[in-house]
Amino acid sequence: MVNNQLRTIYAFAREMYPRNTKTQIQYGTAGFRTKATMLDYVVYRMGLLAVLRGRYKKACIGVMITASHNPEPDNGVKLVDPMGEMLEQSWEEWATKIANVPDDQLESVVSEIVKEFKIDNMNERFEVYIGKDTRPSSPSLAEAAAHGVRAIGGKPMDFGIVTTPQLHYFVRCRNSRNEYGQPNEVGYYTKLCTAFKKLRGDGYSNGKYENTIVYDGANGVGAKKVKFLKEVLGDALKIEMYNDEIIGSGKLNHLCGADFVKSQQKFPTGVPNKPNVRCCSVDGDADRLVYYYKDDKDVLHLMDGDRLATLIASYIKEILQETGIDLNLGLVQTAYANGASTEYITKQLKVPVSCVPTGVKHLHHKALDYDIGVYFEANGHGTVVFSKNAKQSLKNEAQSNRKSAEEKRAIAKLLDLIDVVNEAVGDAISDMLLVETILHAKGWDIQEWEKTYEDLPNKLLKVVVEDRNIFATTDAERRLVAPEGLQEQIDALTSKYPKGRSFVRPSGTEDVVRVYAEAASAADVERLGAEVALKVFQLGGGVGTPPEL
Ligand code: G16
Repeated sequence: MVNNQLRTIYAFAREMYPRNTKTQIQYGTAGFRTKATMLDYVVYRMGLLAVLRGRYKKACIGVMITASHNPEPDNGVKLVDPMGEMLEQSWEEWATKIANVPDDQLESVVSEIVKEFKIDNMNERFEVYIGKDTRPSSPSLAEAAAHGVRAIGGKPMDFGIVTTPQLHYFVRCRNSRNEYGQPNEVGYYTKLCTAFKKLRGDGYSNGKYENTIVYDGANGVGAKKVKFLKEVLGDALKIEMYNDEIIGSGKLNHLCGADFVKSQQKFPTGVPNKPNVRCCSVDGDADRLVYYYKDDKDVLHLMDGDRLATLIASYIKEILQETGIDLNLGLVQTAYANGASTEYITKQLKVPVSCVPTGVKHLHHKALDYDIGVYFEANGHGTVVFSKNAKQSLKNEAQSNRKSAEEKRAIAKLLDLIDVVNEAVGDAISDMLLVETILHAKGWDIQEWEKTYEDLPNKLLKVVVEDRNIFATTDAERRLVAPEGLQEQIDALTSKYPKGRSFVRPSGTEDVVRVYAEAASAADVERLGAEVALKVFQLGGGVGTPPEL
């Protein structure tokens, strides 16, 4: 390790990004997330870590500045691994460690990492791709990341305001030596939209499907980026965009966006409330997507991540059968998945389902076990991953004489579908194009889509507690092991209600504990949710006013 380099790291830290707090911060579900004003030094240090990770993996690494669904004063940072996935879990501990040491110990932690991972060449200058969302705090944080990268001799490349999934995509493209696509926005839109238009053909409408979608941009980067998308798509898909307020308006995710619609189960503000119209919302950094409509009686009908997953998995299964190629297809969900969706997938679609803890990193990882893995969190975060084997078999069979013309048409369709998907991570824009492709192919309107199964009424609540770290879970977060006795109380409450199910887990992105409840009737779910929230408040150190029954 070159001494000069260590000195630069420390000097920059001390002069520009001192850690003048004693608060400990943890790399959680989606990196570090807290008030933007607390993040300067953390982001600087993530710049350092990104270069070390790049030297270890001999690849380009990404740094994304975003707090996604959180309110505008928050911000966050997460690292993107070489294939565009979330940072490998074992490095999360290093991220937490380097973020929390005093300034004068930075050098020694860097040396520790260098030693642990046998990073022999500290002069290698791998690129670090940096992206940011539209928060007013993002530009200076992106600058802090770039300073961290430079301080340790890396090469920062700032992509400006991009969606989180775009940055993941660019990193993957770069490390695949452009085999996956071009690492820039033009390349991204071109790849997705070319495949989308090819699948759509000349008939933009089909059966009950009409090619107009009402789009809620959550006053974030998802709104900014859809302007370009609209240009590339032309008439193939007409996107009516709403909630595109200027940066710093304070309206990011406020009463709109995918997180609001899903967790509040309410129609977003700023979107015209016309009955029976197909609408969708993305979240603050456009990695989540939900669909919905309001009926004639003003009732909201929500197609969340579970619906996206079932629609996509059922369609891929159909095409796979038409190709006559034997590839295994699986679906990954979390505890938040509606019980009715899991039953529909296993019993009707006959597709195997796995349940993993919250956080796309867990879902993504599990989905890689299948030739074709579909994964979605109920909040609308997900994508499809296709194994090398799956892609190769499809390409080989497309050329072979063994296949009939009909089978070859199905293979071509599936290959185009792969190009609509951003396999690196859940991507609201790519997911929307995928859903629109499927609805178009099936000739369905949103009501037809909804008919596939009936959701169980469900409810999401938040409880503020003194210390959320006292909550520990097991069984893919479906059961609590601490605080002691709380799980037994939850079991007693759920057993009172037909089809009752509830679980509690600490959030990894907000300072709250989340409560999920599900039951056969809307009245029961209201009651069950409130009862469990109250127990959490009583036994888990609730703060403020207790939840009302
Ligand atoms: C992030 C994660 C998601 C997770 C969500 C909520 O989403 O990427 O996987 O479901 O936070 O996590 P928690 O319940 O632990 O707060 P986003 O869209 O905010 O990046």
